[in-house]
This record gives sequence, C-alpha cells and structure tokens, in this order.
Amino acid sequence: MSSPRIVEAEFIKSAQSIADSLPEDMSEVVFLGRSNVGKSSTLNGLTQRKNLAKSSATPGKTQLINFFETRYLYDGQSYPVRFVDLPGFGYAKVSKSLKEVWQRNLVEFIEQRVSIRLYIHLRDARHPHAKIDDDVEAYISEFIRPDQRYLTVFTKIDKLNQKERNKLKRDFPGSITVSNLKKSGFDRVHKEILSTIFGIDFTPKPKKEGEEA
Ligand SMILES: Nc1nc2c(ncn2[C@@H]2O[C@H](COP(=O)(O)OP(=O)(O)O)[C@@H](O)[C@H]2O)c(=O)[nH]1
Ligand SMILES: [Mg+2]
Repeated sequence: MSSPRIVEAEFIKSAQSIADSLPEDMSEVVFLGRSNVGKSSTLNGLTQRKNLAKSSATPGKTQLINFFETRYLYDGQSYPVRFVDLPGFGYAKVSKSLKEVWQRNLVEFIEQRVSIRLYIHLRDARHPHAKIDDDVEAYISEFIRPDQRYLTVFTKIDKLNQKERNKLKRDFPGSITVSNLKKSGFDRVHKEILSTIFGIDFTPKPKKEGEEA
C-alpha cells in the first residue's frame, strides 16, 4: 500500500482575524508553536515545497494567519485539506498594543473556528518540558471539541541521541517526531491528518489464515 502524499499545495491568503478568514468550507489543520521551532520548515517538508511557508523570519507576515490549500493523494483517491499557519508565540519586537490585539484575534480563531479538526502543536525536541508549551497544551484541552484532535509533533529530533529519543518517547507516548534536516517523520504526520479528517484507518490489517505475507 502506498503512503499518503501531498500532490498540490498553494498559498491562498493571510488573515488578521476570524472575521477576514476564508469561509469554513474545508477541514483545517492548524500548526502552532514557538517562534523558531521549525514550523515553516515542517510545513514545507510536509508539502514537499521549498518555500511555501517562508522560513525566513519576516516580521509582519509572521503575525498573520496564513491559509494554504493542499490536496492529498492516497490509494488512488484525492483528499483536500486546508493547512493554517498560525503566528509563532513568544516572539519579540512587537509593540505591546499590537500584541494585545493580535492575541485577542488569535485566541478567538483558535477557540471558535468550526472548521478546525486538528491542532498540531510543534515542540522543540531539545526543550520538551518548556513551560510555554505545557501552557498551550493545557489551554487547548480546555475547549477542544469531540470532533477535534490535538497532536504533539517534536521537531529537530536529529539533535537528540538515541537515549534522549527513548526518553522523549516514554515521556510523550502519543507524540510524533520529525526532522526537517533529515526529512524524516512526515509519513506519520500525514497519516494522523488523514485519519483524523477522513477516518482513514492506517493500522496494518492482520493477515488472514493461509494468506501469503
Ligand atoms: N536541525 C534541525 N533544524 C531545524 C529543524 N527544523 C527547523 N530547523 C531550523 O530551525 C530554524 C527555524 O526554522 P523555521 O522553520 O524558520 O521556524 P519557525 O520560526 O517555527 O517557522 C531554521 O534555522 C531551520 O533550519 C529540524 O528538524 N532540525
Ligand atoms: Mg516561520
């Protein structure tokens, strides 16, 4: 059986708030994480595009909600999914008043946007117990709906040795790890996205009696 992959990905628009966002006519995956966690790199890696999400920190652009439309191909079927790149938190160089406005808009988007089906929280594998990330996880757990899922994806796994990787897996059993450097781990993220949104079952089927391997 083939692996799911994204065959089309296109930037659609940037928004400041839920009010000027796209209509809620497609299932959405939101990506959130601290600035510099590797969010843009992960979006580029998942979509196999070099510069779909700008990896360079362009102040201004990075404070907006960015929408991308993607199309998966899996088992001969096409599956459209919208990716939403949220501003990184913990950024500097933003005036206090702008920060307040931005946060209000963002909080409203995260909590009230009906089309969100999956929250992908990117965390740096080197700092798995960062308080700000624990706070974000606790925050999302307060309002997450039954039709929504929350997934932790650790980036920069290439920076950890085997012992550290084992410990991370023990501490965060439901998490996925990726490396944008090695381009690894994306397959599991794709499967989580398609199983959450379209109910596709990726668990290997048990072999029937007498069936060849
Ligand atoms: N070693 C390593 N570096 C990474 C990885 N992901 C991102 N980076 C680097 O981390 C920095 C920030 O990445 P970027 O995608 O712009 O982060 P963003 O601010 O969250 O969008 C860049 O220098 C990337 O090359 C990874 O998985 N492994
Ligand atoms: Mg970025």
